[in-house]
Amino acid sequence: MAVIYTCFCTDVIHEGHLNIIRQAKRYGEVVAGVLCDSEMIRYNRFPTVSFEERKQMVEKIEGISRVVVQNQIMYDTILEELQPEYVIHGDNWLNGPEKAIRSRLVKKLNEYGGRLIEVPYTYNETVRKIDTIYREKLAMPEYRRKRLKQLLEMVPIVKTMEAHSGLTGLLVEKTVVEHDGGLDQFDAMWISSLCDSTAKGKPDIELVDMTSRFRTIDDIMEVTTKPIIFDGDTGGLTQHFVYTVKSLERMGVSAVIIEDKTGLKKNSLFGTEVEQTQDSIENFCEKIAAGKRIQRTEDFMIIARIESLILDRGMEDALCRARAYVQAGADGIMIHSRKKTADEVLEFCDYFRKQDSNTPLVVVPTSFSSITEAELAAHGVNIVIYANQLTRSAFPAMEQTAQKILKHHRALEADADLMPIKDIITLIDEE
Ligand code: SPV
Ligand code: MG
Repeated sequence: MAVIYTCFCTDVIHEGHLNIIRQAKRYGEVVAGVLCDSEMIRYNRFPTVSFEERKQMVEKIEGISRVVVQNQIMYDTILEELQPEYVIHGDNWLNGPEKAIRSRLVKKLNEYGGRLIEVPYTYNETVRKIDTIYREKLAMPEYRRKRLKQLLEMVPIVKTMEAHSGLTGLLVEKTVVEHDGGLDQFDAMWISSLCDSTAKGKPDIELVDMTSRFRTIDDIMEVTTKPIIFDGDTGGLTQHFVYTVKSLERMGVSAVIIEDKTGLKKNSLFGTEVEQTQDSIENFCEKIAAGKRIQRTEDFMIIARIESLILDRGMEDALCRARAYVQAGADGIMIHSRKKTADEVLEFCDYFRKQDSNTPLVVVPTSFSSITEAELAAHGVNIVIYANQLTRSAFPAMEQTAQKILKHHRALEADADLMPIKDIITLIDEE
């Protein structure tokens, strides 16, 4: 009997899936794959149930004779293993990022004479509603908050991109690329104090107050589902920080990163060019501990950011602080540097990993941007934050457009650089 293969990358079975199985049975024995979590989240939304539960859902569908695990987005390996005569899929992958999966599959099937069967994708009111409900579920605080911890278990490094508005949040939420035979998207969002302040035309000195920062979080949360890491600056006074922790946790933010500075905070990338004061280990530990005492769920993380390398205090000071902060309850350590190479950050990570194999490490490669995610992960880094690149790319583009219009006394010369309004509209959801 011929084998017909289909792959499930969903956490909810609806009539569209059942229709595919019904059609598939006409061709032979139906083998269903379940795409593993780490690959599913490279282009799809985050699953709301565990992989085991997703697999059990598929096993319960009538008409499927065998369920296997598909470990890669691309079908190459599974095709080699199963050599199915047919692969069946909905025709919804003719457009969008999944197109790349389809093209590669067709090529592979052609190599051995397999056939792709495509059935019209069921996208009626019910299916649309299910889709919306699941997306909305992911945005709820109890689902979003825990997702950073889930990601830390799931991926080699959590790729985090800066967002400072609903629109930049949407970009981080929706951008999917095809590269090197795979698909990829960002895992999480960073609400940078620098970019949040810059968007408001203000300096990054804790001038934008928490109410306003929370407003930014809210704008982003309203239109996205990905987990949020909040740049909490110094955390302010301990008596204030505990309120911040409570609010962030209630909103569904996954983590706050606070830096061990005190007094008038300036952006770290100024380094020692400006006066900046590092907090004492004792004070900062007390702040971390107070935050940990106040939080109510297991999901929320307080990450301690060490400024010793920024302030030229040396490796030993950074490592000593890391030990103390973890001892005080920090759920992660962020090590920052403004050097042009990643050497000192990697040195820190290597030393830190010798003394602590578990506590998540966070790195922000702004000045040492040539380092790759794989290199960081190889040195034990768990979260990489691209802290300001969206802001820095948007500003010169907007400035150039403003200059062109001023010079030419009309907008025509700028048109070629502009995104069609239609494309902006498709980025924004109607409901
Ligand atoms: C931010 O993005 O606001 C940060 C990272 O704190 S840095 O600007 O590098 O200090
Ligand atoms: Mg900051």
